[in-house]
Amino acid sequence: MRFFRSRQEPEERDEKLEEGLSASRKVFFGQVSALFEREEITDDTWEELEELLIAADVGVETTFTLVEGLRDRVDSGTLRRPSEVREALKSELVLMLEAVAPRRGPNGIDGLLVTLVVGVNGVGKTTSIAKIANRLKLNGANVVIGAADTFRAGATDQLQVWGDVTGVPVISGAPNSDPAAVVHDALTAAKARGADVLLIDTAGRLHTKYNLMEELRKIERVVQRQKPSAQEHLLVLDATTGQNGLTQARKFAETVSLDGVMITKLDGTAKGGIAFAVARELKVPIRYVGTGERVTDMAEFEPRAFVEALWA
Ligand SMILES: Nc1nc2c(ncn2[C@@H]2O[C@H](COP(=O)(O)OP(=O)(O)OP(=O)(O)O)[C@@H](O)[C@H]2O)c(=O)[nH]1
Ligand SMILES: [Mg+2]
Repeated sequence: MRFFRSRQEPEERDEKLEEGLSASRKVFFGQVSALFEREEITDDTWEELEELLIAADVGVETTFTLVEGLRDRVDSGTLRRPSEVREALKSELVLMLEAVAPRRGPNGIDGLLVTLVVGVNGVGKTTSIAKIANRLKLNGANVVIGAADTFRAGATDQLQVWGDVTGVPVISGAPNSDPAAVVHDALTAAKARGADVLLIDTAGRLHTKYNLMEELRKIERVVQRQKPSAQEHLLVLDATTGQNGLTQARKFAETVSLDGVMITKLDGTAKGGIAFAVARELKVPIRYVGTGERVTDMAEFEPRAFVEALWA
């Protein structure tokens, strides 16, 4: 069985996370931290904490659960000093992210893993595929990309450019050809090359468009027919779309089972709290985060590092 050693050094990962989460830290979590620098905890503290967490996109339900839990512990005297409460909050946040166990991924598989990347228009699927391909390649994997977005003019060229940058082969079809046919060709090519991972880019689709969701099902059947060793679905979510992203995710989950999420554009928002809502409400593990437009602007997700970066 094959295992890839992660080559994203913890220092590099933490640096990416700190960069990507700098707005979230400045605008919200720094203020959360400041709440616990006061001498005592009052009703106002809890109210302000709730407001900050909700504003950071942690989600109303998740925020209430977190704050109630902490409040109970303070009321019963198990937590006393403000600094203890802050540390308890951080631990709760880490636990929330850890509670969703990672699924699949390229490790522990013999043969080919097919990762189908899905999401609504413009969330960053194509860019994320380039980032993941680059990362996996550095980690020692033999990677192939399938350009199954035949709908948008230029999508294939965009991937080809990334393919050239990263040195990862891109299998594509003619413009407007059947995406399922491209997927078929990409699988054949990936097998012929003895690839470990095939990443498939798909056209952005609104989760409300029935035909496009049917097209995903068709792609799915084509993959299954070729019997790769393993198959997974990665949803790309744009952090700047906030709670709306959760609605999209739920809809996608009705069509394909979701094995992981990549949260993109964390660098463009202060609402990094969305990660907690994703973990707790979708129960799908976060795999990667996107922290910029360059191919190296990403981090392999790690719960504690993520929470620390919000406070760093
Ligand atoms: N700042 C920032 N920009 C990003 C990130 N990820 C993607 N982008 C940008 O978002 C825009 C859309 O990215 P694409 O990768 O083309 O998105 P897509 O989901 O493939 O789009 P469609 O195929 O049209 O649905 C591009 O300008 C990317 O550079 C990120 O993590 N941070
Ligand atoms: Mg795209």
